[in-house]
Amino acid sequence: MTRFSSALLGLILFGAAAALPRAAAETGAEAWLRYAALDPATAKNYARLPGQTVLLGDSPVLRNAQQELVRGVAQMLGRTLSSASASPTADAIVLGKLADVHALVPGLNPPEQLTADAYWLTNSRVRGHECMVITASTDRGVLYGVFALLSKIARLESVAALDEVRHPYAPLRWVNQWDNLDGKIERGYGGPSIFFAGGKVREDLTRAGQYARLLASIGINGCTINNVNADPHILDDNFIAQISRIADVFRPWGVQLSFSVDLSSPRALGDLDTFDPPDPRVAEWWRKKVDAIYRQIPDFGGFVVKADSEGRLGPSAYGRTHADGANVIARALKPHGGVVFYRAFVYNHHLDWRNLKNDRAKAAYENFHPLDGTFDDNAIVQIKNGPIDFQVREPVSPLFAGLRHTNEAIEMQITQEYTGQQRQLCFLVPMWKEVLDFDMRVDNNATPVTALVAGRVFHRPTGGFVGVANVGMDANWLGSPLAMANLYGFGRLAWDPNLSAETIIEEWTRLTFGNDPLVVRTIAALQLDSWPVYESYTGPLGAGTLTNVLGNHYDPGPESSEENGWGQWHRADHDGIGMDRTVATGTGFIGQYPPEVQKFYESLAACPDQLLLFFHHVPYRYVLHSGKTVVQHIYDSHYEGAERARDFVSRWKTLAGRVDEDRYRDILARLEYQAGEAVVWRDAICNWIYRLSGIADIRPRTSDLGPRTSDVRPRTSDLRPVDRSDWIYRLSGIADIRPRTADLRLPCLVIHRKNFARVTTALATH
Ligand code: GCW
Repeated sequence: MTRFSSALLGLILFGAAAALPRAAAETGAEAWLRYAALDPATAKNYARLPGQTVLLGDSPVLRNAQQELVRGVAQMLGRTLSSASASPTADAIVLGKLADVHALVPGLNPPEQLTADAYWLTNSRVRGHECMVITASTDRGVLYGVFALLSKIARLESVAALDEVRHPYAPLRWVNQWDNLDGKIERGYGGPSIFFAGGKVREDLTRAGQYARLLASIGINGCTINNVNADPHILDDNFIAQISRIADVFRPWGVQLSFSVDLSSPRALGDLDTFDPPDPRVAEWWRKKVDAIYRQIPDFGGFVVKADSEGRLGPSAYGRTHADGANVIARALKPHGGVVFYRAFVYNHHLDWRNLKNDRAKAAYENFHPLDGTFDDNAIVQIKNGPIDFQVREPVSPLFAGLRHTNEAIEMQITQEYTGQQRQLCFLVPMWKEVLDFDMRVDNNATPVTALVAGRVFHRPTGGFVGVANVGMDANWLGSPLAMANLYGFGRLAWDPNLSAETIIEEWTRLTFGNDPLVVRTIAALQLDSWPVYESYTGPLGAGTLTNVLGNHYDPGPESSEENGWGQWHRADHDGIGMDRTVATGTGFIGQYPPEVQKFYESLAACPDQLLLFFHHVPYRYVLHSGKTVVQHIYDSHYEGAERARDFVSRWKTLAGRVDEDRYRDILARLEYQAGEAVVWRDAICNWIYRLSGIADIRPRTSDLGPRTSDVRPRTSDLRPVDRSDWIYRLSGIADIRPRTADLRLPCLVIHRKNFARVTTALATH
């Protein structure tokens, strides 16, 4: 940079800084609980907030609720709340369970009954003082009420005449962590485990306590701390003692601890020569184990079980059912009030791919539907949102409608295993909304998935929502500041699935980045656009994510889906693409849905474009509802997606100086990187589809994002000198040249073999 240009840049930066208040650097560790100071004029709107707190009752959760209130008000409004015991001596914020509030104000009754965890925010005269009352039927509900009040202040909502009852939609709102005892996290992208290191529970559990606070603030009431691919040694006596320390830091936040167990533990730990569920010795083994756990962790939540799945042992080893497996554990937990989540992610990963009737999507329903009604009441079947595995788009799992006499929970993936691994922006709430709102038409009635999983349709005793979170030791928890919207959004939807994606993202953005309207508008819009954009440059029309399913689940790798037993097939060949899952001619998967939904998907004419290739095999020139052919849609959506990803960068840049420097730069670098990755995806998929179909793109592509497919005519003017060691060459019918470094703004070329020599020569001549 010349002296002149750097001076000019300095002036520009100085100008920007002078015009806007300089935001302090932030690590993201506080997530949405920043409690940033309001400017004095805005803080005046809260001048009438009482200056005293009165805590009725005493417990770690209640004390935490009061401390949180004091902390939030101090940070946001610069006021120190005093505290009085038993009864207000001035205008006060009264906190306590309804029974205790009644002792002070006998006639104060909520407009509706407060079910477990629900809270009521209201105003009342108490012993002659104007008071705000935060009450609930449980301590945890009071804590949730405090977080709700503080969130309103942080988002500049009025709290003057509050009178609101808020109920959680379902009783179980849990996160799963896939942490291994050695500290690594399966599908974790935010650093190592906050719970374990080197085969032990960490000495310092500060982060675990902070995590529980974050979870509580969005109404999550349970956390499973270890990988569903569970190490049996988690049940060693000395390990349970260590885990009880994690429960100690969760408890004040009302978060119940649970862990995943291996069903073969009685044998794997060397205590018995069997783990056959109905064997009385096995039942006794689980009973003793569970009793020992509750002696050390009296509020233990229960277990999660992954069995007969991806190589893990399960009841099939003895010819038993999944209900046998779940119930032997459920019965041990029952006297203590614990539950077992038994995962429906059971499938054969050695399917014969040559057999066109085979279909992994059918597995969960085939395994669990026949067992409906045989699971105990404290067992819950935990079902992934789609029938395959957290792809960028899937239909909902038909099993949600297939269990009438069994508790169920929906499992959604917050960690972005197949959706960009937190290196790319992909806000998943709009996708989850589509799943939760989907009407299953059970018995020809309106039956949204959300009502099924909450147990409302078939009057089940329990049910709910599970999110695979996988936060780690990175300061900002998930490794990427914008990805935290997915954790926040999961919690908010588990509490109230009727919230819109727009409401959720506006809340999150205000809490995470402040209330500057441009910042809120820009970030919310970027987040809302991100899933459709990611989908458009990766997996088209429901064909799956088209990633490398045998490897990292991140790079493009459409060929890896085929010719193996994993069953993530798209059946693309020279004539067409898509899985025929119809009842008439295909695998019959569609037959697992209730009749009205079957009709909709079975008919090629009715099936929505976005899921076409999930349900049907069609020729490349098949015309979509949009009027485009399948193949042209694939070209267009990949180009448009890559362009929109590039636009994310310029949209973000409008926030320079309005977001603290550290997060601004971090996010900018990520979006620039993503723009490059989108080009890599675009070119890989467009080449693949051209090679298979032989049908060329009808549009001339003049975009400066780089040349494309068959008509590449490398012009030396397109090429810049590069250090060749920084490029990856792949030769498999095509040459795919891509930069390995994060600086992906260089042109990326994907070139047919016949042009390859010319390009390498061109590169070499620079
Ligand atoms: O999709 C697969 C993931 C595995 C995971 C498994 C599961 C924990 O690639 O990493 O294992 O799903 O959900 O059990």
